[in-house]
Amino acid sequence: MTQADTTGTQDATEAVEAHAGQHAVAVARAHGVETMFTLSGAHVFPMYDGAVTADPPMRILDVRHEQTAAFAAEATGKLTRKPGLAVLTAGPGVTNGVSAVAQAQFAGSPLVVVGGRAPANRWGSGSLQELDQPPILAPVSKLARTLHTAAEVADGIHEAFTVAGSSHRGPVFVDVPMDEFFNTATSARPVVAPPAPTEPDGDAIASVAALLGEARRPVLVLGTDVWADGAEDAALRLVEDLGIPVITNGMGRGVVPGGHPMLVTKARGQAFGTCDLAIVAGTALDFRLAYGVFGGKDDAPPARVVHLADSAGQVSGHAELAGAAYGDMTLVLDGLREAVTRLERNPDWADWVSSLQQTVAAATARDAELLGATADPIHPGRIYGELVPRLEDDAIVIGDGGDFVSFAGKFVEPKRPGGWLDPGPYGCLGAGLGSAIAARLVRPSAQVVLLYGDGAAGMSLMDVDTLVRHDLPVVMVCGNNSAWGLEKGPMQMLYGYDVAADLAPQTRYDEVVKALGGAGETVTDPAQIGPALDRAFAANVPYLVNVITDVNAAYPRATFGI
Ligand SMILES: Cc1ncc(C[n+]2csc(CCOP(=O)(O)OP(=O)(O)O)c2C)c(N)n1
Ligand SMILES: [Mg+2]
Repeated sequence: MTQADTTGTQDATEAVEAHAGQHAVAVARAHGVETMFTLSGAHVFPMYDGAVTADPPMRILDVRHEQTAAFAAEATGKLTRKPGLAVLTAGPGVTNGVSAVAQAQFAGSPLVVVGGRAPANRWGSGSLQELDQPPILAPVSKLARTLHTAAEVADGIHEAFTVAGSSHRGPVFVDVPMDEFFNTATSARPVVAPPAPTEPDGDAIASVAALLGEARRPVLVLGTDVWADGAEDAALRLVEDLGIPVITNGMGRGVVPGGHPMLVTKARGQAFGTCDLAIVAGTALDFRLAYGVFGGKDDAPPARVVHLADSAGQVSGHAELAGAAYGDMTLVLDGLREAVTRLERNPDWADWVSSLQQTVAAATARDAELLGATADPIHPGRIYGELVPRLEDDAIVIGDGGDFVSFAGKFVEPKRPGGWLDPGPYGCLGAGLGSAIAARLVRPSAQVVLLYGDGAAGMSLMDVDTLVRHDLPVVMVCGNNSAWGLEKGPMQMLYGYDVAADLAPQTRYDEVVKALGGAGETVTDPAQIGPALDRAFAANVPYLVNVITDVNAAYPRATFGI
């Protein structure tokens, strides 16, 4: 690889004299950043001045808690597939953003966090918030470092965006000492070019194709990196040309649209338990996928497992693999499709597919009962029975909660990729409001629906203030079971009692939203959910529908993720 390939830089422009914040903003913009998410602190004022003096100015979206800024930037990265930018002030501003950085690391989300830092010329004398931050961020980032002088900022920010935005994507943290941030430097602004795609190994692809040729009951899993790497079209081509059944997870949801005959998520147990070949593309073989162990159900032998990844480091080290390939996901998936067409014997999986489709149909019929439940108190399933038919194809649905969001995973099948945001394998409550801010900015005309558990709502609801100040209408639906339900149920199961799992009964989260300048209502009658949702979508302001649900309607869970 040439230097140009590794850095994404073809050329540098003529040197420009500016303060470090102006350099940072200019380079971020060159990498596609439109909005900086932040909460004020003097250590990062140069970033604000850089945004204000840019032509045109860069949007500054100021929030009420740094977690929201960092989660908004992370979600921007997930939706746009280019790094989002959070600017966090020194010390507590940075540490408040750490969970979102860790989430980005676990989910492979492109994210750049620029931190303020106590001044270098006072370092060691005890200035305000004098914390050496990169060692805290290093374990949860692809790269975490200090840009020590103003002269390093343009290149350092360019490196941050390049690293965060290339496979396997993830977060990068940089901080700049305050005295240097205000300093002027004459720096060339690097020119940004997309990173060169990594070609997969043709032999590796051919062996995976051969495994497909032998398979009688294959299943394909499509995960977040299929979307992140821009391979959603190649993935759908592969599925439709091969006629291979698919299960999606993370941001792979929607790549094969909800209702597609090859999408067999509702037959997951049968598909994973009785397949003879599992091809997992663009997601880790972690707890969500039984750590990469498939087959073995109903006397079925263990299945062969293939892992397709966006980069070498993502190929599973713990699972027993019959095959693997990595590289640009479009090249991997298109390469596999072409290699299968060259096989002598075209595999015929019609019986397998139709058996899975029958299971899907039976599960869909069973789901109808919960979706239409008339129980009092309300069963959470009924909320989805009302919500799903009201979702447009380009809606963005965000989950932040426990059981309530698990039900969403079961009932909401996105029609398009990039329409579903969940915390991913880090499982962090509190990401929802930041994600909703990002979704509203990235897709101004789409429905944005934030599904809140009542516990999760308490972690970020104050940032409704941000939605109101910045005129960002979002529909929030709170499944209010007055409990940390996903912990209450398991604790009851393990101990026969629970502690620290109850919340105040029937809290009026809608009134919280109203107090902050939004609107909302509480619903206790299942028949009123639909009309309330209609009012929420029509309101064009931040609107929270607070649905009082049955705490005993727990999500039927087979695993605790451990
Ligand atoms: C930051 C964080 N703290 C704690 C947890 C553990 N946890 C997972 S689910 C859950 C309960 C969520 O309750 P709620 O949002 O009300 O949803 P419910 O399960 O009641 O539907 C908790 C506390 C977590 N995942 N993340
Ligand atoms: Mg709850």
